[in-house]
Amino acid sequence: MVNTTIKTTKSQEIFASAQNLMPGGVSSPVRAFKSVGGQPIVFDRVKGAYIWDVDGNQYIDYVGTWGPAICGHAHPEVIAALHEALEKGTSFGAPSVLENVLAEMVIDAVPSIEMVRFVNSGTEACMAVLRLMRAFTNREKIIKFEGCYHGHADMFLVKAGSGVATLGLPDSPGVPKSATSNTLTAPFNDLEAVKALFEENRDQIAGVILEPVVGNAGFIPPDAGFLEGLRELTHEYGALLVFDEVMTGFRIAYGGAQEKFGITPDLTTLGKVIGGGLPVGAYGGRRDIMSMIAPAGPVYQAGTLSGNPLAMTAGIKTLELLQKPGTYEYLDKITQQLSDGLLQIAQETGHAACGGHISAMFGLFFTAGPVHNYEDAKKSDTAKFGRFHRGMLERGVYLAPSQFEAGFTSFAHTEEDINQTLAVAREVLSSL
Ligand code: HOZ
Repeated sequence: MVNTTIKTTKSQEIFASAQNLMPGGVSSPVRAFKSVGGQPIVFDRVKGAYIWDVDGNQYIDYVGTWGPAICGHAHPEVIAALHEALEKGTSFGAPSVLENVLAEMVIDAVPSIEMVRFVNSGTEACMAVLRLMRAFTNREKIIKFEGCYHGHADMFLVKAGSGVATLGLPDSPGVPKSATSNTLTAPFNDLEAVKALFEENRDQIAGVILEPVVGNAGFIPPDAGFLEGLRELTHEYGALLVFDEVMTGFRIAYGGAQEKFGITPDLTTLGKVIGGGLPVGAYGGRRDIMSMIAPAGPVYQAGTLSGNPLAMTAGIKTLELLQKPGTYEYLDKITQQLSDGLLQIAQETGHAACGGHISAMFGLFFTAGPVHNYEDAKKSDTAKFGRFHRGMLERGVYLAPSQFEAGFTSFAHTEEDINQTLAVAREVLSSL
């Protein structure tokens, strides 16, 4: 079972060539293994809970292409639906009934969404929603939380999570001060800080945007009362509440975090799962707000490939698969088994650790915790995480290459996969 002598010669060759072709050899920084050491493995194919690299090594995967693969990679029904759709063409740039179908599914599932606009990525969805927040309220300032990541648009690159946190970058060069001067930040789970910002900026704050369960600073759930408190504060100060559910949407419950916690925001952004592995994002919410989007209203936002028929098809089939009874119970069961097991093994092998899970999303920090916000998360022993990551990889388990990313399971993961992962984790943690 345990193989610590994997050969990755081809991966290394390909990645070495890639360095001369693409910045850092990658198409997105989080893939580059910068904070965990070593080199990324180069993928050849994916199926179910597994990935194979170009050298033929197989790994149990807990990244799931950063979230979309909740049905497991390349689910046969998604692939079959895509084959059929492919025959009809790859892009229409015009209305298709597939958009209606996915829109209805999203509207039925997500409590806050009465109308939806499809885009091509979570970044795009968050950019658009920010414009809409400002247009609807006629206010310019927003509140975001330290360690939350809402894509790479200028206005959000302030104390951001994900790759920004992983690489330890301060705010990015190239982002003009004018783009971020209206972005206010508060620590996650700190209602008093949010209230203070509202007081200091009366009638100027368009809204609050957050990952209701943080996944981009590692896995950080909301404290009891935090989401309720934000809902009350935004009502009190006439601002909008926006849930960025790019990660949590259709993952921690079919209706996302808003269903799970019973808090209805005004607007929601989605991505990842709703594209079933193809590039999709979406934003939606109250009909009166969404009606401001062009061409229904004056707020401009557009896209050549938006509502792409292949992406819609993969999304529709993925959501259909998620509707099967017992799906979320199963996801919760196996993810709890994984998360509890990792914490127990860390304790038994003498490592300070904390973490948890909600449905198919989990995290493990190498700090005693508790972790309520990004400052707490930064107390983690990231060097140890790097060694843990490398040890797991060498033994056939692929984890997100950063302490500041959540992990993801799928319903393709079996109890045997989880047990195997825990056996590997015991061996690695015992050796650290
Ligand atoms: N949003 C993904 C998880 N943090 C990362 C995707 C990327 O930046 O490549």
